[in-house]
Amino acid sequence: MTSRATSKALFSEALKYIPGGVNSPVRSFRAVGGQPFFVNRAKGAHVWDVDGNELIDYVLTWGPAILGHAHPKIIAAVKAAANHGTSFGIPNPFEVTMAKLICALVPSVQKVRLCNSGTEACMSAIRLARGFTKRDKIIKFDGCYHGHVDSLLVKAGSGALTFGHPDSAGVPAAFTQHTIVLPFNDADAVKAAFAANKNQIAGIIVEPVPGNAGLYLPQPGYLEFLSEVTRANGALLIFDEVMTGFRLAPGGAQERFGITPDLTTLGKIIGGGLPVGAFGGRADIMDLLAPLGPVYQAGTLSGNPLALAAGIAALELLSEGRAPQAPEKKSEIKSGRRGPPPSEKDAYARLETLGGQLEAGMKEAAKSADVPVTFNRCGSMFCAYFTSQPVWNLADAMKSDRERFKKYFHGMLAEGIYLAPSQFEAGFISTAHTAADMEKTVSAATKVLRGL
Ligand code: KE4
Repeated sequence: MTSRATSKALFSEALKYIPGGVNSPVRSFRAVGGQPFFVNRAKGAHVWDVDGNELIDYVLTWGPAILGHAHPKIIAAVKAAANHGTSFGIPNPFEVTMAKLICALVPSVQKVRLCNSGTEACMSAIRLARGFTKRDKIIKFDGCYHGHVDSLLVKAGSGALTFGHPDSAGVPAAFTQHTIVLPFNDADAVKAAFAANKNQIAGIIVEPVPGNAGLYLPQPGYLEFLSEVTRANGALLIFDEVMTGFRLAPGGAQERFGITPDLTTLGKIIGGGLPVGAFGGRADIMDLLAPLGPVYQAGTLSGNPLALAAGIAALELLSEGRAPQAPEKKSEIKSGRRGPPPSEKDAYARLETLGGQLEAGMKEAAKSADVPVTFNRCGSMFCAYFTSQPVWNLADAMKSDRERFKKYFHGMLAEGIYLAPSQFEAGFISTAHTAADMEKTVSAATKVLRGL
């Protein structure tokens, strides 16, 4: 794509026709000040803006580009599929291939329905849980974001949190009266909610590793607790793996932490950069979906061949070089570290190595600059919070010094490093990032942090 207009000119033009000049709020830079740049092209771990600046990209279109941008096999797959038509509204072979891939890679998913976004996937999974249990209430956790579905835009994360008004205008109280919001990593709060709402809670929806208030991890045993408490109360456990799915392991966070949810929502990576969402799980639950059962869900472009061609190519690339999974020792599951010694082609081994290099370097940079930073990481997802305290939930994350984050963000951008333009977003590493990219990022951080 070539464009002679500058980011500045494009943004002022965009503001005339698009609310806030963006098609998704978090892109607007309102959380960090300044104006967004406009991208001209992207390749591998790098993007080039229309003003000619090259940046190392840690946003990766908010997670999907786990193999880097414009991977040749993904581009070729999309081009080949496009020659046969862009959408049919008729069952096509790609749908069967994708469904089989998801069921093979995510063992808890016995059946899956494809849709067009993570929001759709989460909205539909909630409806399905309510239809299956014939109960209305849903537990979510503050700081967790499950798309912009009305009933879940309550103390949501991501853009909703970034702007400081966690709830959204336009959502009638009646639409959220069945949504119970609890702090993450607090088992007692969940027990109390079930005790106070006996036989009324359809399920818990949770990001197993929350990435929409920065990044924080489940405390040891917490995800196992959620599995047990839902089962004990006849409720369903819904893992929202739109972000963690196929990122933290081929089977997502549920493989990494050894948990079997009842339903799982997916998105991002399974579209290879094109719009795809999916939700799946136990066949006895999924078979309640129309046309088999009474829970309605639909989509004009669901299963479209282009997006699935891209997603299938991505999942096949991610599965290459996977050493056969040896039976896991409990201790490895508890630590979140699983799997046999990886083969050199194993994408997940590469992501783990690069993540470890970045984490060590960033912690060293903060220490040498004497700036309090809590750097959280899980595999190839990370977040630097400007606080000396550990961050295990939203309340901890909110203690981060956002003014410092703003300066850090713009300092890194000036050094050619593009981080998420909000303290309340996760960073992502791709297999296209290199050790040299990590070194450049760490040396930039050392310089920027010293100047804060
Ligand atoms: P989409 O509707 O944006 O495809 O997916 C919603 C969603 C659901 N669940 C999780 C765990 C998610 O992270 C998301 C979307 N993630 C944000 C990034 N934090 C999307 C970025 C944006 O809104 O522009």
